[in-house]
Amino acid sequence: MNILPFDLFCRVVDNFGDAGVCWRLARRLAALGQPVRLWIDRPEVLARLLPALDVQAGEQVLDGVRIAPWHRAEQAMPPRGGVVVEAFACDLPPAYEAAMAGRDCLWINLEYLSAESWVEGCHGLPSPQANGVSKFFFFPGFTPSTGGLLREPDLLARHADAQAQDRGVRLQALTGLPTAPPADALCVLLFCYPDAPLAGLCAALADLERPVWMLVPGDRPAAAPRDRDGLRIRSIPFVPQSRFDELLWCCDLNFIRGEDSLVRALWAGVPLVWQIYRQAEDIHLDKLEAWLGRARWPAPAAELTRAWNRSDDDAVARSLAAALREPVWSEWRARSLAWRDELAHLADLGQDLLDFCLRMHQTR
Ligand code: TRH
Repeated sequence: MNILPFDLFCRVVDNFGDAGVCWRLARRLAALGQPVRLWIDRPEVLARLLPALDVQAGEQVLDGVRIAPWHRAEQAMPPRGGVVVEAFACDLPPAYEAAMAGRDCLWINLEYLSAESWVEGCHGLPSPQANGVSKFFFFPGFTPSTGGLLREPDLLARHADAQAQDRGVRLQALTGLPTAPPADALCVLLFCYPDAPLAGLCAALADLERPVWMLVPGDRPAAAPRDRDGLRIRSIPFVPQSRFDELLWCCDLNFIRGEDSLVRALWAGVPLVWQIYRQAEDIHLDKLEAWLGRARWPAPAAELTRAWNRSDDDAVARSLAAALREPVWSEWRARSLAWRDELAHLADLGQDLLDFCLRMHQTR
């Protein structure tokens, strides 16, 4: 087996996505048999996703990954003949970076996920460095010309096994909810940013003829909605990342955000509404359109996604009602499953990154 030691660098900008993506990638590389160190500047954020992490303990090994606080990398040496992954263009500690040249390292700039087509032209391109270290751009993505999406090899089989068991039982075991939703309830997961248009969401859900359970993990949004008509809103604990998929699998419709929860909701194969991370000059809106182009949702579901992202309560209420009505709802469900299966034919990002680094090392 080919072994490449990996050093992964993660700076937390905000929220959970930076830590979430890096931790998932680190675990994946370790599961592929590679020695992995994860250097992170805010271990306390990772600890929300990984409760076994002791933030006072300094270095520790969990799931085969050595996790260490960022400041220790300032005195560390890069792995000889290994790979240094700089996640989302976080700058490396200067002394560490200077040491890379003499140690035959590959340097990977892992970029944010985007469905835009220009990504295909930039994925894998070299980025010449003054110190002579070979640096490459690595883009996750939705097509075979990108690095793909993170997916563990047993994920879809675990999903199928879970679906064969009673949903209420699974949900109660996972969340500690004292009662289970009725079997015919529409279960909705709400994981969103504070500006999400919750009034429009609740108006549409309360109007449905079937019961609706909306599950809200972690801290409740400031403008927390209340139960009304057939809509029940339940606060649930923020689950460890290793069990987040199980939560998505219990739901019929997942409102998710950012990057990592989007990918996991795609693998769940049921309708999802993505709240994209806002960027300066609204460039996230181009990314959202590119993603909708690939999603090929039925029109009301695409309109709902746009309205959700412009925080437009009225348009959310209208388009959600239309998206949940037959035959649109069945079309959306079928397309979600079909896209999941198409994406599952792409390489998994962890394996793809490893293969890319092995190739680059061999061709030098
Ligand atoms: O938290 P996010 O919004 O993260 C971000 C950041 O804003 C980041 O700066 C930006 O770069 C990125 O988005 C695009 O959303 P994300 O990416 O989905 O990360 C959330 C993580 O939290 C993900 O790993 C899933 C995890 N999670 C749990 O483990 N348990 C839970 O109960 C929930 C709700 C989430």
